Amino acid sequence: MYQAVIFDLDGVICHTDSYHYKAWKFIADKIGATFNETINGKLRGVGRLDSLDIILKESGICHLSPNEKAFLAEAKNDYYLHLLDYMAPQDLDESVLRTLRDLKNIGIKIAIGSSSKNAKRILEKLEIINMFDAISDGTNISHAKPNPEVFTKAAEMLGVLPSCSLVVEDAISGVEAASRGGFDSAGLGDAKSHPNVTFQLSNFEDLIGIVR
Ligand code: B16
Ligand code: MG
Repeated sequence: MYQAVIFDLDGVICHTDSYHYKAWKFIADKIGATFNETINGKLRGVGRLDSLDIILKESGICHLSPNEKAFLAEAKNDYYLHLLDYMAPQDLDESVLRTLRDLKNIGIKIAIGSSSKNAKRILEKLEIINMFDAISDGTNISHAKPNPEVFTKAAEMLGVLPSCSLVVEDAISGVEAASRGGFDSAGLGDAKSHPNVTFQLSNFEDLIGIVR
């Protein structure tokens, strides 16, 4: 049914979403901004500077200059990278690794479609970077999700049409991006509630039954 599966990274392949939470909480506390799970949910799949804008807006902070924002975004990333230092192959769920292998074994191409500029570093840490046929991430796009660019670039890299590809996402912004780009999607977590999600995934391994 599908020729390719394009995976979001944070919150789908790995659990770096909790690292993003810790790093943003550190910055929010420093500047006296409110930060909680609800606000964090709005940042899933959203690029770094846009995420900072959401946090500032939630607390009505509107006096920061572009330079100050860039400084805060970089400080968040430094903290986040420090947390990533501790990542290792053991942090990859066995069910994720098994599913990626199974998909490849039945001839499905697999790609990453992530807003993160740190995607390749994370894939290297998990020692799965060589499994993917294409990696589209925050370093090759001009527009973050919900713009479909990250997924259309991944499909182009794979040489597969959007209509023949399935996007796997945990974020509302990611399902929106998939839908706007003409991709079917499988949603985990928050993403399951998007009205346009094609499949609601309870277990990662259920993907095999969907694509077969
Ligand atoms: P970075 P995904 C997204 O990754 C995260 O969900 C989001 O929280 C983060 O702000 C964004 O990447 C940018 O990440 O700061 O590492 O460049 O879910 O699209 O894989
Ligand atoms: Mg995600």
